[in-house]
Amino acid sequence: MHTAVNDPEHGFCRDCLTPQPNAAPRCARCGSPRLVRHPELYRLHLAHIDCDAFYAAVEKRDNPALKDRPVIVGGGKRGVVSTACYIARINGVRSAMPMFKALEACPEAVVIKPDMEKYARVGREVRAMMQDLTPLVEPISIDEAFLDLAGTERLHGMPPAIVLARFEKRLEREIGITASVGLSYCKFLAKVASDFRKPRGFSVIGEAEAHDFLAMQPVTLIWGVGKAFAATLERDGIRTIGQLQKMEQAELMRRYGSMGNRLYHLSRGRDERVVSADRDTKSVSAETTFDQDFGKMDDLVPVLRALSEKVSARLKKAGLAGRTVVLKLKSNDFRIRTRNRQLEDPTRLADRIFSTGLELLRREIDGTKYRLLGIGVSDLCDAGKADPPDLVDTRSHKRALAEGAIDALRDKFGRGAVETGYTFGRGHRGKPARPGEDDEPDVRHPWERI
Ligand code: TTP
Ligand code: MG
Ligand code: MG
Repeated sequence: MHTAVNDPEHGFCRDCLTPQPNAAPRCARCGSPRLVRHPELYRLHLAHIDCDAFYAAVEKRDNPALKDRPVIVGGGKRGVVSTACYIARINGVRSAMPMFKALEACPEAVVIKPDMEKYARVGREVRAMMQDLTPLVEPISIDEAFLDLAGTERLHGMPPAIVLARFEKRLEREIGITASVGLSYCKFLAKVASDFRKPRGFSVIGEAEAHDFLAMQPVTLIWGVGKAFAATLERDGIRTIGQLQKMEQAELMRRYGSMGNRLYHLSRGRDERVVSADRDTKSVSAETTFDQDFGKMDDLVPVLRALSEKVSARLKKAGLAGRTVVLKLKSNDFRIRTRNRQLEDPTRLADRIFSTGLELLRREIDGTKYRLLGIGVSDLCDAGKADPPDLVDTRSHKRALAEGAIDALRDKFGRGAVETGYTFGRGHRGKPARPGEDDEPDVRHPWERI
């Protein structure tokens, strides 16, 4: 079947997977126009796959009446769009947009509340399907992963490019959603490629074209260049990656530190990061974005407490504990601060997570106003090793026992049944939103995995 392998001009049909020995615009076998051709097509093996309009696609799958309608998934306390299907996007609806704006842009949209459990389940199915292609799958979020298919050609009897196209077909047939594939020689460009022609895209960026392709792109294409950093670069007169390509490494590093080093390499299409299959959860965390910005302990502490309890509940559910407590803050200018503290023993207790988080938080009260607060634990281990009875501080053991009792009550009567002094009543005063069930985790961040 694969006579075309190694012939640089050849491609294949994404619908029937047949090699295309000539340059015709349609498949010689099935007539489909969905052909992929690229001189490096059969040499490249690093892929990034990202599902299209993931939450919305799952909802459409489960309710065929929505198929041709604009669908927005979102809502909850913060009232923002989680995602919108591509029909709604034509009307300008975007992720993270306030719901009222989205409905102004697309009044006929059907709005659906997120069902995180369902999306997590589908996400796991997608991941399992990816793992059929190669053991080297590195999940990035609920709907995307990097895959390295090097050395899998013998196993599959076809080159990675065709394996990936077959995967897309299988995803559509068996799970009922679509994805876009980016194929390249490095992670950076594989991710760029998967984003290139969504939905149902299949884009290839080869080594030979990387430099010229990147030259025309805006700096924001580079990983880690967010709005704030792009503004810094803009102030320095740098807008395109092409401009970075002309700058010396030392100069970039002098100006922007370690980020300068990254800019230097990525602008030239150099990215040595390998795909690392890590199926284990790296951290368990919870975070919330406020309706307004807060800078005082009084406002932040109850939120920290509620989030610590959420993290603790998740750890307990998963039978995990963590040794490092991580505090995350996002200031009102969108800068992210993370602070860590390693504990002597791993914990899964809300109380310990909270008190450690509190110490970290105190140091960040410097007049900065925050729009987001998160707390989590990393360095995970089995819960069996957690919170040994403390010979010196018997109180902590008592606390552990008390927490066990509170958990049991909550299991029985629901989360609202027991409130601690820190969180009690805050939700009703319209102060910081108490992270409740509708506080959707930022699933795009590897921080949040459970
Ligand atoms: P994305 O992959 O970024 O977006 P998407 O799959 O909806 O759309 P596409 O990839 O085709 O551009 O995110 C995956 C899911 O994560 C998304 O379906 C909903 C959720 N999400 C949020 O909850 N908030 C956000 O701001 C974003 C971007 C995504
Ligand atoms: Mg997606
Ligand atoms: Mg994604």
